[in-house]
Amino acid sequence: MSSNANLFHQFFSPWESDSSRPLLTTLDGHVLSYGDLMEQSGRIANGMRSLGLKSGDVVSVQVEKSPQSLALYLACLRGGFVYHPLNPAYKLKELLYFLESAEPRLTVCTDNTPLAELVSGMDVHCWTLDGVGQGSMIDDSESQSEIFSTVASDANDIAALLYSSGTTGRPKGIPLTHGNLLANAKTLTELWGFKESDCLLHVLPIFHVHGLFVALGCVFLSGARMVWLPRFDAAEVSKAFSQCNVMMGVPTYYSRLLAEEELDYLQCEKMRLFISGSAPLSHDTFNEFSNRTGHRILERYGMTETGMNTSNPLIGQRKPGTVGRPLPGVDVRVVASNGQLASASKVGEIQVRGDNVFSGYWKTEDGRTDFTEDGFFKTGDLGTVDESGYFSIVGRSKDLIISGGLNIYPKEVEVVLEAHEQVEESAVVGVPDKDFGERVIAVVVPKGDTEGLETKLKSVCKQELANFKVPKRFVFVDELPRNAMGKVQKNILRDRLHQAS
Ligand code: MCA
Ligand code: AMP
Repeated sequence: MSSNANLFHQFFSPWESDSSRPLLTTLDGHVLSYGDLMEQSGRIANGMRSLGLKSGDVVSVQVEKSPQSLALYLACLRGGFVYHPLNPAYKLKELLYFLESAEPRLTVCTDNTPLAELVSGMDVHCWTLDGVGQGSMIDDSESQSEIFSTVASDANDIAALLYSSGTTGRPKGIPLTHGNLLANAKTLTELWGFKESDCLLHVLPIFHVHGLFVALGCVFLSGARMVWLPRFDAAEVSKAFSQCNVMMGVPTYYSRLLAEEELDYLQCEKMRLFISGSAPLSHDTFNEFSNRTGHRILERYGMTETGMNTSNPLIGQRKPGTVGRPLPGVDVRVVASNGQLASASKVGEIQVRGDNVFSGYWKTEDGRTDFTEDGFFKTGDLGTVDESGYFSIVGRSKDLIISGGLNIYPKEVEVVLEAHEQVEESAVVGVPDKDFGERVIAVVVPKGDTEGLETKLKSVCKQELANFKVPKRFVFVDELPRNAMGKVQKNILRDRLHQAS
């Protein structure tokens, strides 16, 4: 491959002379080739240039998953524009924060949504794109040439900006470079044995690392194909097993698939690999899936800041409850609270170093507290490593709930609750949930009467927060348990709620 580190160039240049190679099949059987995506992304990139966008400009995108939204991501890569994806579930206040932080030159969103409304009063270009691939993005780029010379990028140029890790109530921007993304994609493609003959069942959203970089990176680098489903639906997914041989998903996908009566060996006979990540996969789900289908799900571990760090092997022992060994080229260690390497099976913080790891949060000048002196990123995940080098994630030092593979930072919900005149204080915690892994519960100390308060609080949360962050239950208490330092003891609340459920 040539020296241009641009991710689009690295993905597509090997297939330029074979552009009719199929890339994706949609639910209605429509097939798009590698060449089709080269053309579509070329037109969109030219359309962006005609708006005056320059390399390094941010493009904020809040759209439904469609082949056209994939072309938009690719157009950003090839133009050197910074791709900033947003979950379509985000509400007005959340979006305002992202826009103020990311400062996009262009937004792409569905017509008549809060984002469209927001940018109408701002000096930002706005394109629309709906779930069936129609909108001004397509209208404006249709007349553009499909020929676009992919910009020459340096490995350190920013390819994408994602937000996560909102421990203070606001998510932080995580710039990922072409070099970060390519390093991880190359490693995973090789490690998981991706080949031209593979067909990935692509059912994850493309606004997070898992569906956007892990899944797509392996497909493009190996020249494989995808069956492209807009969202997870267990019945549709299991039907698609007959056309595919690899699937990536969050644990909820696997527990929902197990609820399908038809799931068995025969249905999965064409599949070669099921991969799980983004949240812990339970032993029960692993074992039941193995009994029903004969497949031992391969679990791996990663983060937005780092991409993937560890994986169970393609060939060799996949140990349930572990996330496998460090990926080639990635240093992973467990550090005890005294700053020394933790001995085997002792809990400590997981720290990571490698070309896959970002170099600091967006617009923060002093990232020293996020990294160690020898360049390891402090993940905030607590883990152990066993004698054979397999890592397990046993908890988190960061206050984070992962529900159905989506992150909820309790502080963000608490801020909304505590702004309500009838709330004295609150603590938002995650308790075990069969479907989502963890379920969000709000423990609230009310000011006075609780009559009708749950409905009011739910409605405020629904107005201000994406639905997946809205507590599934509200519990009213007289006071919150605190330690000697006055810190709320969320572990006690979690235990109480778990026992009571
Ligand atoms: C939807 N709801 C949720 C969630 N999703 N509530 C909690 N947790 C969720 N994840 C809300 C809906 O808004 C709805 O609320 C109600 O719950 C029921 O929705 P349901 O129809 O069951 O949800 P769904 O549409 O089927 O979605 C569930 C899902 C989806 C399929 C599990 O959330 C999903 O695709 N998750 C994957 C996310 C992902 O890609 N994660 C990777 C992050 P209401 O009734 O009030 O409207 S990348 C990452 O973590 C790192 C880097 C890594 O390692 O990969
Ligand atoms: P995100 O903020 O979306 O990047 O989420 C990253 C977090 O997801 C990590 O820091 C872990 O806490 C969690 N995570 C990802 N994969 C796994 C896994 N296989 N097991 C347990 N936790 C995981």
